[in-house]
Amino acid sequence: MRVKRLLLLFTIFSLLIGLVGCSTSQSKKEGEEKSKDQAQQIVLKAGIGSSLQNSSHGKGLVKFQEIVEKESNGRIRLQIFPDGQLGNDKSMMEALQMGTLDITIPSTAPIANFTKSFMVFDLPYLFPNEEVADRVLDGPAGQDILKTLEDVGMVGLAYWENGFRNITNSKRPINSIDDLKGLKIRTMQNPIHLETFKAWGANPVPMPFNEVFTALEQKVIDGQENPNTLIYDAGFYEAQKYLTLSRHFYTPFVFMISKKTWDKLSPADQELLKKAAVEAGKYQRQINRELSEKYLEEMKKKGIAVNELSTEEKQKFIEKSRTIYAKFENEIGKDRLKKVLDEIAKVQ
Ligand code: KDG
Repeated sequence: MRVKRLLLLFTIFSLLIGLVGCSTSQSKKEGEEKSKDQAQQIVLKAGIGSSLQNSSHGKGLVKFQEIVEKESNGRIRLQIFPDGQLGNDKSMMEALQMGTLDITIPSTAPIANFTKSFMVFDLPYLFPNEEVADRVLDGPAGQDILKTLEDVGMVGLAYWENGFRNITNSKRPINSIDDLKGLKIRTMQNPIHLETFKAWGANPVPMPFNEVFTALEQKVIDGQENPNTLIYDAGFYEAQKYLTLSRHFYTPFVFMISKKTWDKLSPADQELLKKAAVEAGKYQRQINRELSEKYLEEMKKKGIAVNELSTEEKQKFIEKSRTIYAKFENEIGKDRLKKVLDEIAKVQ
């Protein structure tokens, strides 16, 4: 009887051991699986200078986030830092070079602080409209220039749209080039933008985006120039009386990722991010154009006086701009400038 009881106890005990063994190896396996997944879980930090609520910039980035998280079944996640929380275009690009930030989407103009190759897109009155801009940027000329970012520690994935820039100021409506005389106009930190406003008789003041609102409010500057979407999103219209639809520069945004981050990704993940940036870019351009009209009406209702330049007066701006093309053709590169101008002529 005692032997039987011992045998039974031994059987139960070994069964229990076996069960515990299985479940621990199962949970260990699950744990390993989980940590392998987590190990493969990729979290990308993305910083921009605009808001998520109102700017097409932010809405586009949320669209990118949705596509990436869906296409990777949640394995690749995005942490978004809007409203210049992580700095301005220039400082966020520096962070990409150091690998402390993964993604940012600056305007082309500040990129001139890292490489001259995008400066061709900062020339005044270069593109006649958005459609031509899309075709040239997404075409061979634009894509060749996008590749040059790899020389300075960043990888360009797509062009998004900031848009045609207009002038606001607190002093007087700008109906002629003479009305710009002596006005302190904030420009982006870009030599072409600076020299262009000088050529138009203004007193340009280069400044990072996240310092503009305070400078307008405190009347350190009289005005600034940006697309309608950013004039509205950043609230510049609240500190300005006049908005002139000059459309003097077309500014692309450049969706870029740190080369340090990029080189760690598998080719499949690189392809996934590239496709998502292009797809979200198409969406972003579309809503940017819709919001540009919508916000213009909003700002009119809020009291800013809007005027168009007459064709004759616009022609004077364009004529004065020609000196800028000559002044910067060597810095831009005569071949690159010719290639872009030929593309524009071809796709019109
Ligand atoms: O978020 C906006 C900034 O990225 C900046 O590029 C906007 O056009 C801009 C400017 O005037 O600085």
